[in-house]
Amino acid sequence: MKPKQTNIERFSGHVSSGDRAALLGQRPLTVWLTGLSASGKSTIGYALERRLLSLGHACYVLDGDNLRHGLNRDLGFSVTERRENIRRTAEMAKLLNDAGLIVIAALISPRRDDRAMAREIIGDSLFVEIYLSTPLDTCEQRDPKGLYARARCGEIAEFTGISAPYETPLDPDLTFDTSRTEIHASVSLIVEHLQSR
Ligand code: ADX
Repeated sequence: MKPKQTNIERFSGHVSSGDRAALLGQRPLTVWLTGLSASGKSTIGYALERRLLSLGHACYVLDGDNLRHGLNRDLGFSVTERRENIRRTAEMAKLLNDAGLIVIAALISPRRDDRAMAREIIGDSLFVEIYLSTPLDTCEQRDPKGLYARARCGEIAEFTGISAPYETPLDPDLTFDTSRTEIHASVSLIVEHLQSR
């Protein structure tokens, strides 16, 4: 989408994104974790950050719940607001990648076209899509915040998996069901995948 303002120009600095990445000795990427609420996105995301840090990489986690306390605090869960949530997060990921960081984004991001938008903003070559395929009944049994129970009684509208859709990725780079694969094993497979790219 074009900027609303027309009287604005880009200004180029004297340091490139390649310079910044070289300083950090890494290739920036965005690992985009998608899946239902309680599918394990934040748990895997933060465990991945810890592992990458121990391997000498500078990372940053953009977690949907956390961003909704700040940058995205004005957004709800309608289709339009979720799209804006994902757009802002992808733009943030793009900036952090430009700064040289490896970004781990953990958002439900339930719609395929919104994830395609995130891929487009961040850039296809930097975007790694990981699908947490943990089944709804497992997520609902976990229900760490009691939100599924409230959604089932109709207290929360448009709840993903209950009263709002989740569109499964068609061609993710990796898929994990956290009810079957242990967290550390999933993290190891993600790291191997990143190293192979
Ligand atoms: S997204 O759909 O816009 O990508 P996001 O990942 O930012 O969602 O936020 C999801 C979190 O918000 C869930 O983990 C849950 O804790 C909370 N939440 C509150 N209301 C809803 C809802 N209606 N649907 C899904 N998650 C909700």
